[in-house]
Amino acid sequence: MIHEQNGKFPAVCPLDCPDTCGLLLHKEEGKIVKVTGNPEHPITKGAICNKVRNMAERLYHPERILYPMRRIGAKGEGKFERISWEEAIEEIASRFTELIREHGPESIMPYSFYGNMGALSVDGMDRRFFHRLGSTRLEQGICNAAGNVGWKYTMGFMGGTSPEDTAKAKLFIVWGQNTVSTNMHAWSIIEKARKQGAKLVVIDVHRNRTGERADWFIPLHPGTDAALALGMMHVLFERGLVNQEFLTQYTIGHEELREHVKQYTPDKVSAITGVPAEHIVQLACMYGETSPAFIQIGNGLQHHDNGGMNVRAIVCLPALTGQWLVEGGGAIKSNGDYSKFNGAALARPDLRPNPNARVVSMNQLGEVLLALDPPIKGMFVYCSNPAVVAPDTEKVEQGLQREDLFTVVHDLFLTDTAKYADIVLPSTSTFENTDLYRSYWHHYIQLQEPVIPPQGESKSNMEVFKLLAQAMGFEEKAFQDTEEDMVRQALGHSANPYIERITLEGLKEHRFLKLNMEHQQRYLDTLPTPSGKIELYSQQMAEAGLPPLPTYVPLIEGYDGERRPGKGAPYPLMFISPPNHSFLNSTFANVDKLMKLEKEPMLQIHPEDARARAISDGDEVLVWNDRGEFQVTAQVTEKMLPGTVVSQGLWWEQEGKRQRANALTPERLSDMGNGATFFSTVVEVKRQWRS
Ligand SMILES: Nc1nc2c(c(=O)[nH]1)N[C@H]1C(S)=C(S)[C@@H](COP(=O)(O)OP(=O)(O)OC[C@H]3O[C@@H](n4cnc5c(=O)[nH]c(N)nc54)[C@H](O)[C@@H]3O)O[C@H]1N2
Ligand SMILES: Nc1nc2c(c(=O)[nH]1)N[C@H]1C(S)=C(S)[C@@H](COP(=O)(O)OP(=O)(O)OC[C@H]3O[C@@H](n4cnc5c(=O)[nH]c(N)nc54)[C@H](O)[C@@H]3O)O[C@H]1N2
Ligand code: SF4
Ligand SMILES: [Mo]
Repeated sequence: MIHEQNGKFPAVCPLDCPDTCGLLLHKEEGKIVKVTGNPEHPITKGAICNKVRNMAERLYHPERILYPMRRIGAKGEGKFERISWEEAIEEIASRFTELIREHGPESIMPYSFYGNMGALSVDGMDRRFFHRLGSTRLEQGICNAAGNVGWKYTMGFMGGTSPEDTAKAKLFIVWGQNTVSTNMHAWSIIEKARKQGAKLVVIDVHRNRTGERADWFIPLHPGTDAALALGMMHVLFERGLVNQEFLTQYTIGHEELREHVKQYTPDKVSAITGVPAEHIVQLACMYGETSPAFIQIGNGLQHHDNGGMNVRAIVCLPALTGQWLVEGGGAIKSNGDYSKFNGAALARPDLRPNPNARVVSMNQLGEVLLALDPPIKGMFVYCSNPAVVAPDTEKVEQGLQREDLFTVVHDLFLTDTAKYADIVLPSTSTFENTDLYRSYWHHYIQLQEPVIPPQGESKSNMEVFKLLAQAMGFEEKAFQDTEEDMVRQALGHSANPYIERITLEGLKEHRFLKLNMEHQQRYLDTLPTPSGKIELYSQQMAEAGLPPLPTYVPLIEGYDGERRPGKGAPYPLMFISPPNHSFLNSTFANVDKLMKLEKEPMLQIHPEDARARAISDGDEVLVWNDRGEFQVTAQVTEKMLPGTVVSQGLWWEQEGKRQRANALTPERLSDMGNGATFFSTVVEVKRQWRS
């Protein structure tokens, strides 16, 4: 493919998105001129989002980094000089060697996430390198950690309903997800089912694009979802809408739960959530009486202090009604465990000389860089842009500014983070590499092979970490492995029966192969919880110091309907900053066409809250709290309940304008999984005249 000048070539979307679409790259004279969906892909079926239709603009963007650079200006200034790869690798290896000699290997840390979801790129050679080095370890809880742990306490396994089956559902509850923007093929399924009469309920703090299209949009106060789910359980038990046979056979703790939810009366839950009591009853009855009823759980509701518990409470609902046994019923948060690769074979934790090396949370990067003792002295950032995406970016920035911190950033662009690097390395795009992809939503494994040669002098993560391993004198065979070796290792000898029939040869021939989903038939009999059943009561949670039954726990920073701030409270509004439609986290926030579609950072504010502050639509406003400031344009709208303001999208900083939502967000960790708590943030807003 790489040598052919013209034609259409299959590829995989590498972005952190549940859909993991099959793509077709259209080449003319050796260049990708167009990106479309691959119609042969069994579930994404040729449809892709507008972001990736514009991927060629990103690939050949004039600002793409094409050679290694060394910083010559101040940290953050963005002044660099070109150097050779030999110099760059030599400098990194000698600085790392020096740091290890003087301060030990734990003075160095990686910082990465899933800017590219390729297993070889982010769960492979990179991991081997940092394990062998003995670096401080990074706990990657920025995305789905809290909710996944909440789900796992209940179900034991990150896998729910098969997406194809949900087409049969008669009721969809989309809970804290903006499906239209963030999981478009799930949206296609919903739309199809609605043509057959299915109904869509959206539960969110904000009438997003998905809420706009719902049959019934239910707005609630942030972080009160567990209360709503408990209110529904109250009604389900009280009205005899539970499936007793299912509860007895497949769950533990249903008797305790029945007693426990008596306190969550519709009136009490209404006072907490802001949802009228009669709507709570109506929703519960609708859920209890419709079959198949399917719940799509998003990531939004788990970026809270109580995020794990929100998911934990919701995922109990299909167990009460027995919907897990109904084809098309049940729930999905992530289906990632079905497609799990052999992680140890890829990452080789056995190479680590110090298995007990310290662990830091990626959600506390500012604190880690500023206060960890002994300090971090060297950091290697790849596949992530923490200066924009991490909580409390003011603190992150201060950390990145430390003169005694040696920072390397490997990326395709000079991101806000890369501006602080001592050494910047150019990264290939996935279309220039071989890599292996799975989805955390559908059941297809896909192989990516290079369609175009590396742009400029760019190198893949795999190549960079192999070069560094060599320069550091790491002689293990693990650092000689080729891409194909690693694909075989990822697919081989796994404890995961679902991937048993997938091979490199098969993938080369077919591009995408379906997991062996026959095992799913025994799903409820093989749940890996301690009891082997759905745990409505969880002893594991009790042991972790959490309420063992699903429980509403108010936010540490934030308000529910019962705890509204008094007059004069410094920060009376809750600030929610979810993704927008045209960017993928901070990726694409430098692509003109997509920036134009999003116009500029906006703050959606309720007319009541706007009036109280003399703010009109289109005013430039300042949003602030103790952590930082954020300058945006006000959009007065009734899309939220009063008391909540929303700004969608993660924008890069701009000359003279503070436009990072994360300047306001906390580094606090969630109740479970040390997850991020982006949305448990309080702020004040005022009008600011344009200067
Ligand atoms: N277009 C686009 N697609 C993306 C991404 C992107 O940036 N842009 N990012 C990708 C990634 S990494 C992820 S993790 C997913 C995230 O995508 P989703 O799973 O859709 O999650 P979010 O968009 O974070 O939040 C979804 C909704 O949750 C709402 N929300 C916030 N707090 C609460 C709450 O307390 N209760 C309830 N019920 N709702 C709440 C927000 O208002 C938002 O409308 O999308 C992926 N896909
Ligand atoms: N306020 C607020 N903050 C959030 C969120 C939110 O909803 N609100 N969402 C959070 C969530 S869910 C997530 S997942 C995180 C995501 O945060 P990140 O993982 O940091 O995602 P991106 O901003 O897309 O940055 C990915 C970077 O990887 C680079 N990259 C792409 N491919 C490669 C490659 O092959 N090699 C290398 N070396 N680099 C590559 C891209 O150019 C890009 O700069 O953000 C979190 N931050
Ligand atoms: S970002 Fe998501 S929807 Fe868009 S092409 Fe990639 S996988 Fe498909
Ligand atoms: Mo994410």
